[in-house]
Amino acid sequence: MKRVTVIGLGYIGLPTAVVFASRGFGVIGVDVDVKKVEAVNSGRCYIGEPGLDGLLREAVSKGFLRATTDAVEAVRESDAAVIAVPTPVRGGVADLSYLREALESIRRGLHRGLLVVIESTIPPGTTVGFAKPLLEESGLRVEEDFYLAHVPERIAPGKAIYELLHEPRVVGGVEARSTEKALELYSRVNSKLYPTDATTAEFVKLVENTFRDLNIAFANLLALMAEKLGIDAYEAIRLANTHPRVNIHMPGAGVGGPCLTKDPYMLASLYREFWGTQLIELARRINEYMPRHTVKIIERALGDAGLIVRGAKIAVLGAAYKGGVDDTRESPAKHVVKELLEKGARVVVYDPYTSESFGAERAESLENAVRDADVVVIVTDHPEFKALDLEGIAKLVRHRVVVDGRRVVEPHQAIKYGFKYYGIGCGRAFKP
Ligand code: SAJ
Repeated sequence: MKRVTVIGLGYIGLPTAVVFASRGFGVIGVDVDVKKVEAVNSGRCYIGEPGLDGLLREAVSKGFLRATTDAVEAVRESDAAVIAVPTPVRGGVADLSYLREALESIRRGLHRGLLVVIESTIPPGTTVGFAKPLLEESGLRVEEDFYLAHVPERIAPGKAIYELLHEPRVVGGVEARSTEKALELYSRVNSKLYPTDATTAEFVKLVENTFRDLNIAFANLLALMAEKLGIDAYEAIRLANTHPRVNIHMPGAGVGGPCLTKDPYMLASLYREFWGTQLIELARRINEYMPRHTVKIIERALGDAGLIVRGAKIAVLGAAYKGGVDDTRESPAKHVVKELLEKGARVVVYDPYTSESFGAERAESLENAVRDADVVVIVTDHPEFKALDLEGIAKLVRHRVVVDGRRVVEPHQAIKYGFKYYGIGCGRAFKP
């Protein structure tokens, strides 16, 4: 196998294409967006992923990577076609239209010996029940003429390159030969491969993210309880996690990103009987509620300072959905900002990774965001916010009030500099 086409040059597809190119494959990246294609061809990286920029430039300059909008031609020239297009969930149902488009292009370029891999997250049964018959409309037969597998992506934005090379991958072919072919391709970039069948691989991917979502929902529920009990949920979870068989995640201002917000719905749709769906959907509802809960804490904090939301200057630190990335898809910050704006606050957003501000004012610096603020709200756990200069901020704000949605500020530190500290899951009044 020498040439690989990667369809969809987003947060998953672009690092994937670059990593294959870095291992000596001739890679053709395909995207419908001409701007992305032009960027790749001029060696320019358009996503903020550590290490990607340099690898991409090198791959393009050495001739291992190029991009095009012509998927059919790219597939004709390739030994493998990897699909990394979005599969959004709308109304609880997976929208497979981008996947269909990619598969139709592949069908038109399909040739003997081609390996087709779907990396996009899909409902279990899609590879065998949807992709296989669609590709076989070409007249070629899977396992005899071409190969088909699901190798779910497992990239966490911010760690993409490392994870592609070092984190285990599940490799599920529709039959044994397809699994073998997919193992052959991925063994060139990663040594921890777990073979299975395509439907199990699809299921496993949804299980991983749903487990994480359920775990975080449990943590968030504990946070709401701790607030009522007058104790600190973070301390309680930390202590519970000292038990050798307990591993509870952390509560926070919400669960964002393109995966955890939708994958659980794909899994839930498989078993509508009785309580099957309830367990998963309730977890989603708890996590979807957290941005609103954050706003409630902000209202309480302002109320304690004799203020109301209308007219208050609120500095929101963080627009990205998680720390260390520029990705704002499904970010909890969006919901927090929108609700505060609707309630008449003057919201200023600062994020060192992205210029997104969800319709609020955007500050170019932390100083400008917090100057004259009535409350400082932390929504994203960026590393920069874990090292906030509270002493400096204390001198700039109008009221020393902090609402910590991610427990990035140490409460005692905040209090030391005269702040009143509020946070998700923080029922305890921290004293100086
Ligand atoms: N979050 C919490 N509490 C926690 C952990 C996370 O509130 O204890 C929040 C984050 O702030 C963020 C959201 O959850 O808003 C999701 O962040 P994440 O880091 O859990 O996940 P993603 O979406 O960046 O990446 C996940 C990863 N899955 C797992 O860690 C199980 C990644 O491996 C997947 O490849 C990716 O989803 C995907 O594409 O499915």
